[in-house]
Amino acid sequence: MPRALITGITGQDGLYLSELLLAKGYEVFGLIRGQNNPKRDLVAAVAPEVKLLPGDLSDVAGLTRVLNVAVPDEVYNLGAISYVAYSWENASLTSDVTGKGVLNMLEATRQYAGDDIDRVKFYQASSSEMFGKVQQVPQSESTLLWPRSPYGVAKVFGHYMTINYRESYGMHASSGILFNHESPRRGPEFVTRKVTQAVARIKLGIQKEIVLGNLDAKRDWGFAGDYVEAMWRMLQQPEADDYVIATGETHSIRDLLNVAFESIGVEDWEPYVRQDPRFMRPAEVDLLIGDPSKAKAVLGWKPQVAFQELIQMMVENDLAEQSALVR
Ligand code: NDP
Ligand code: GDR
Repeated sequence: MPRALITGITGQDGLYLSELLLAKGYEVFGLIRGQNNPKRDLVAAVAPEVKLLPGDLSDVAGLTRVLNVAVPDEVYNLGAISYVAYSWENASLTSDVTGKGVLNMLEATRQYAGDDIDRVKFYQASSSEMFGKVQQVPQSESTLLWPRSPYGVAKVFGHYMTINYRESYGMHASSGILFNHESPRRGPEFVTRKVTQAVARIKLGIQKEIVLGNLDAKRDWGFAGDYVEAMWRMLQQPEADDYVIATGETHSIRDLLNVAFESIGVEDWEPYVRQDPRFMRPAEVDLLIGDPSKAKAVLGWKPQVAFQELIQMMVENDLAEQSALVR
């Protein structure tokens, strides 16, 4: 039975990846932080077989202990402070967790592997946010990185550290440059879920408007369930490498509003949407669109869920969730 350790187990991707690996027959361990993490019950509900081990990405000694208990063949480093807007106000903390946390995990993994570096494979959750002020359209593995937020800068550090461990120590360490991926499990602070939750509440008559920031930014949005499959495929390759995972399509926040409101039968969403500078960022990433051709050629991976279907799925889920809350 192969064994995997996932950091960020309580997050959107951690939950989908747990389900995928359990279905493939893995024994799955998850790093969980805090003495009474409120999301412990969520993991237990979604994937009860996962064994949770306490630890924090900022504590190397704790990570070493967790690795020695889990004895993993594969390590998926998904843990991070992942909300870009939050990273400006918490730049130092974001650097410690999202940046230095990667080094901590790589180093703990190297020490756990000891003389046999081949005994473990490592996945790092890199991000399209590293492209920032994009230098090429679409963005591929060779596009110059130009991060635009403390989060993006921290991810660039983690990305290059992962490459450095691969090149310095021969570690099977791969980096997935994942573009935005969403689902009914997406945190409500991110724009897709914020919109689908609000649209459901408007339909039910319990909310009047949505307050948003920049409506013109464009993102390449895919389905999280598809993207965790790509993570697993990367670690099954004979050689470690870096891969862009994306749909190759881009949509604006306005497109998102069109699809979400159409799914509750509203053609004109303008009366329901208000813009507020509070949700504008000090520096914006205007356009992201990925070129996933390497992932397609080498991993045989392609996205299964299209943008429209994804947003409709999220609205339907939120309608069910919100109706249950008001009942
Ligand atoms: P989430 O925000 O849903 O989950 C983040 C996870 O990180 C949570 O489990 C959180 O735990 C954990 N975490 C936060 N701080 C620490 C810490 N100090 N020590 C250990 N764990 C910590 O993110 P996603 O699931 O959406 O994303 C997974 C990874 O992929 C992240 O690294 C993200 O930056 C990256 N990524 C995500 C993309 C996306 O579109 N979703 C795209 C590209 C990259 P807790 O519940 O305790 O807070
Ligand atoms: P992003 O996702 O920053 O791309 O990072 P988010 O959904 O937060 O923002 C996407 C775009 O929407 C614009 N926007 C708003 N965003 C939020 N959250 N709230 C609003 O009210 C709002 N109004 C407009 C933003 O300005 C932005 O342009 C996500 C995270 O999952 C990262 O961890 C990951 O690395 C990247 O995707 C790829």
